Amino acid sequence: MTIINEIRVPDIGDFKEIPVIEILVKPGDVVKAEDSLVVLESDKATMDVPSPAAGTVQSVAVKLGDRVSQGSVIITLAAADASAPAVVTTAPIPAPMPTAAAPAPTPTPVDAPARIVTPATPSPVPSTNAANVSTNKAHASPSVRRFGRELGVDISKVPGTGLKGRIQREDVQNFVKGVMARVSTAAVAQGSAPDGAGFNVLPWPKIDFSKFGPVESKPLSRIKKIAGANLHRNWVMIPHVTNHEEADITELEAFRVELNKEQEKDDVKVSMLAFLIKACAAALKRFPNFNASLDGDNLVLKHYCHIGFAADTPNGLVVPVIRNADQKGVVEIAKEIAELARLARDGKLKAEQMQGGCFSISSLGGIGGTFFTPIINAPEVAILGVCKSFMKPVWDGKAFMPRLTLPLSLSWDHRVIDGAEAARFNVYLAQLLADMRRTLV
Ligand code: CAO
Repeated sequence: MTIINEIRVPDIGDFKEIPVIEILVKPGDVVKAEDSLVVLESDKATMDVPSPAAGTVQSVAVKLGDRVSQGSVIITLAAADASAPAVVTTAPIPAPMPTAAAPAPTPTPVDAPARIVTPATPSPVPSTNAANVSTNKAHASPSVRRFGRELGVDISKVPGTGLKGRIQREDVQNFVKGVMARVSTAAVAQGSAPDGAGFNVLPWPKIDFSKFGPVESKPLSRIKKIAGANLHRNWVMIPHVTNHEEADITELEAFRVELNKEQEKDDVKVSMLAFLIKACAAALKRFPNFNASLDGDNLVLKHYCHIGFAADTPNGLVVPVIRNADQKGVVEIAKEIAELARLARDGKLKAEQMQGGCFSISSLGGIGGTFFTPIINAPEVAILGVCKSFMKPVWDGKAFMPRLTLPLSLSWDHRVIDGAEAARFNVYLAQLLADMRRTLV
């Protein structure tokens, strides 16, 4: 017979109504005795609540942010041991002290019912020196600390992205990935990488700028840090080449203005970006190598056409994706751009709305500039940069005619695409923009 136990918050000293800040199990999880179930956080300390018995989690009775006190039910557990009591409370957690010491870096003894960790701001300096493991000040649950110890990570060096800078399991994973990447970059920089791969560059200058005038230091936003690391990798690892081209969009702009008058009643504004996405979808069909990703020595050619566009937000750059752009009309694309750009600015884009892109467009046309070098958004193999259209006098054989001209900058991965193919792509794209009827062909 399966016995269902209710696992309750144990004696936690004088603390009442303290929030659940991490839930470490879900229904169906098999836990061992002493596995952490949830993490609670008072003003002074964080506490792991461990399972008093082994079994399978049947249900979780709390959600993140719920406030619990001694006796509150946390989960129900189908006990592995049929002799276990029907109602179980975990053993008391020692009352936290403001000065409570964090656990030693040795494995946590199984008979310790709960551990107390004093919060502190982690240092952003990475290190995996296992011989120098220190967990004293890090703001992390014991289960995360244990995970860190298993990987030989100095948990105090891991930057936390959770509530109040709390270190999560994924932070430890990302930290290790970051260190591994740095180790291989350092090997390259020191010339210890395979033949010819050494950059042999000077170390990054360390300068006290305050010697020259007043300064202030401001942390990079989370988006900037993530985007920066990706852009850096892409810039260093992809042999970029950028071709520039000019498209005559005189007729297209006239059509766009006309279309927008018709669309006014529906409150939809069709921007040049919507036409660019439509034209790029047609160009990707004509040049399938641009709608591809490298996988070792193979080229993965995609039979779908999802196009991303760079969106400038107060917190940094994001790239939402228009799915199946080849199957949509410009009005529908324009509506999606407006909605995705709004979500991006409000910081509400979901991860899946930024995934699966085949090709990206970075449009600075609303701001200005002539040409620039966009960085390829790997694993894509090309990106289009667009600047502000301008009037250009073009000789038609008899006279100079004013033509509205759109500057295009196409960056492409030279491992996949050759210069002639890139030039053909650009010329074709400019032809499409000059006469969008060609997208029907
Ligand atoms: N030439 C001339 N004018 C242009 C133009 C172009 N290529 N592209 C847009 N415009 C005009 C629009 O018509 C609009 O004019 P009105 O206000 O008179 O109607 C104005 O510029 C503003 O357009 P927009 O840029 O807001 O709209 P969009 O649909 O073209 O772009 C979006 C939307 C989300 C791409 C844009 O807001 C944005 O974030 N751009 C920045 C992208 C970026 O940061 N790229 C760099 C990435 S690398 O760091």
